[in-house]
Amino acid sequence: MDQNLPTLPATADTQSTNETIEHAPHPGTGGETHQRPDSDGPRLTTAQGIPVADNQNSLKAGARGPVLLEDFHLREKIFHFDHERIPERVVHARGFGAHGYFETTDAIPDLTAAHLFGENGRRVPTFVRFSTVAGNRGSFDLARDARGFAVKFYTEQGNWDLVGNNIPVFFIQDAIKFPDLVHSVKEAPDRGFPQAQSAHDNFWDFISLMPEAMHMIMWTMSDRGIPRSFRFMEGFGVHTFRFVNAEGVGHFVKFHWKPKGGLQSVLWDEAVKINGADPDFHRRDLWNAIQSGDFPEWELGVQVFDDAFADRFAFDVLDATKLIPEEDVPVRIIGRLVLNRVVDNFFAETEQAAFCTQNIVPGIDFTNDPLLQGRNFSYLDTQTKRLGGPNFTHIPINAPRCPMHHFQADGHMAMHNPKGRANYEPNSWAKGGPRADPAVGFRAFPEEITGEKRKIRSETFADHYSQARQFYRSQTGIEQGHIADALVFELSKVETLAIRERVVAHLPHIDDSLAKKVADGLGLDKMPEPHAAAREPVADLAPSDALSILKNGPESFKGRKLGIVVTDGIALKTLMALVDAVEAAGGMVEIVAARIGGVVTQDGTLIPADQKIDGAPSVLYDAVAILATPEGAAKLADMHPARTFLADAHAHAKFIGVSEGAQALLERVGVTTDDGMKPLKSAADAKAFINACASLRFWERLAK
Ligand code: HDE
Repeated sequence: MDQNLPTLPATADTQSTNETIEHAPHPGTGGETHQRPDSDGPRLTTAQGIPVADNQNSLKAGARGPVLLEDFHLREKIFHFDHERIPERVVHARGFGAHGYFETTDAIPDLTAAHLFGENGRRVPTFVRFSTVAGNRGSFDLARDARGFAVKFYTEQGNWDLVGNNIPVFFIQDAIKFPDLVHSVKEAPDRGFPQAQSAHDNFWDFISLMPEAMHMIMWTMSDRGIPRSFRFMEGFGVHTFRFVNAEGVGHFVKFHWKPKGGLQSVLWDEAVKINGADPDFHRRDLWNAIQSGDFPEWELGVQVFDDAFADRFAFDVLDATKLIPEEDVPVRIIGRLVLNRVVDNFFAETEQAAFCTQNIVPGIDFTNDPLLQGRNFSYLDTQTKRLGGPNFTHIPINAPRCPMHHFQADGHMAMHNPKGRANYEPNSWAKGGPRADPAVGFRAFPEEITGEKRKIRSETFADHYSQARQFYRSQTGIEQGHIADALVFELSKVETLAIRERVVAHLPHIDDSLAKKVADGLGLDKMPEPHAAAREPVADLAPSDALSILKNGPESFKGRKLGIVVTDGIALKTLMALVDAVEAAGGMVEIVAARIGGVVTQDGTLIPADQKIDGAPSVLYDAVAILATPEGAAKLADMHPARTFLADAHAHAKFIGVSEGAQALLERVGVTTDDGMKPLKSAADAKAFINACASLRFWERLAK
């Protein structure tokens, strides 16, 4: 179908090159710059293809006279500019996408007729968009929030969109509450702030009145809410879906994405500082990884179970506020997702990507999860609004890559040019196809349904706390501390005491010590009476290691970044050994110096800097090293950004490599040596330091 799309004229703007070319300027009568094309270079035209003679001046009646309405070039240019924006997504407005492929590694034709899972080695192109939920399109990346993890598979049987999150459960059980949830977390309607954060009265007011949200709250208040990178987070389909095989036999399925690089998050203090230092931290990280050939990869896992399991499981598998622990139903890895290409154009691809939960292929089906059913309406509706009409499937990023034939026609921006007379069916024209084919077409799983037509919630959804408790108890002590700190932080931003108390009143059902810590942290004079639970929580669900980030960290420094502060006069050999050790581990390095021009090493080699120190605080790195001569360290010690670089790295429990000469800076900052601070006396020490960095943080420092 792409061949029907008009090809863009090759204007200078559409040349994708980073080369800079000198075009001798031709000054105009007012001294303005006119650039002329090369003899064989492209000529600037209007959108109608009319060659342009002057792109600097509008048509005037006299050099100092009024501008004429007749100037169609001026009018077209400004008219188009005025229409450059489309409505941002009502949620998940801030996002970043990349192309890649999905490959089946363990085919499951016995479970599903879905073509993409039919054979080992089968590959389909994919487009993935990661996002935050609450913030606007221009908000910062490190908001405390769930992250969207939306995958579009361009399969031979049409597009399948698995529109998931990095958290396996959701705030609410019924789609009818979604507008309320989103209104509560977004900026308040009267004042238009705060945006991209949940630390405010409206959000916690709503949550305090919605006990079903407590499980999700444990996840968003945990470090899952502030991932280090899109590359180091899991993804989940959240809802229970259905696999249907060629014989029509169905199984329930939950989808999981497991990052090959292990799980990793930042600390809250880092998140706050990263938002200032680099609001695009996550998008830059993904862009850099792909551009450097370090392609992010995830495994796709499935939890497959039958009705018998669903019946005996303690919770309703149709309730999106519950998960199924991996210990109960193991995750079977069936494929891998590799992101290996950045977009050519952010707007055309990432912004116009229209994920739709109702895009499903034969072999996969929905269940009666009321949240999923509501989403199936919402996504199609929202794309129509956002992209201006029903033909958004014609936009290349949304168009299927398999043949498609239907009688839907016309409408705004129709890009296809259907031929022939038949635009209805049945018809009696000889070549009047396409026709529906029961042998290969999508068929809904023939589930028997009976029930009264009522606005009602199932009693099987009434347990609100047991899995929240299980999640909390599955965390390491450090992670539990972060959940308590996050709750204290968020509720300290809530102005209304009654709302703070109402939230705390949920916590004893999750964990008494958590409730106490939060109450103490808020300075409540007494513990509020716990809420009456709709269903008595199950106290002894077995903890699950899969729920902790720290128990699922990386095994090496691969994909991580070391920031090396350097000064004049350092030994080139030590620096190079460090760079080599990081590269051997698959990591990245940035050289940080007092001036962007760089430093000159002991042997006279000029080392240009990647960053000037006040533009690159240590929160941007996974580990840091200070390579300084005594004179260099003394100069750094006089620089506030250098001192906070080290102080923050230390406070954030990072591994720190230190050359002998760096002592003056250490002393001035007041950090004492511990096992997380590794000597870099010579080149020989580099490898041991980078090996230590694989653990990412020296948590013992914080325990003290
Ligand atoms: Fe969404 N959600 N959602 N959501 N959602 C949208 O669709 C909606 C829910 C998710 O990168 C919207 O294209 C309703 C759960 C992602 O473009 C909208 C309900 C999960 C993305 C919408 C939910 C998600 C969206 C806004 C409750 C995790 C971004 C713009 C029933 C499984 C996709 C758009 C992208 C986007 C509606 C709940 C994930 C309005 C009604 C649960 C990753 O249609």
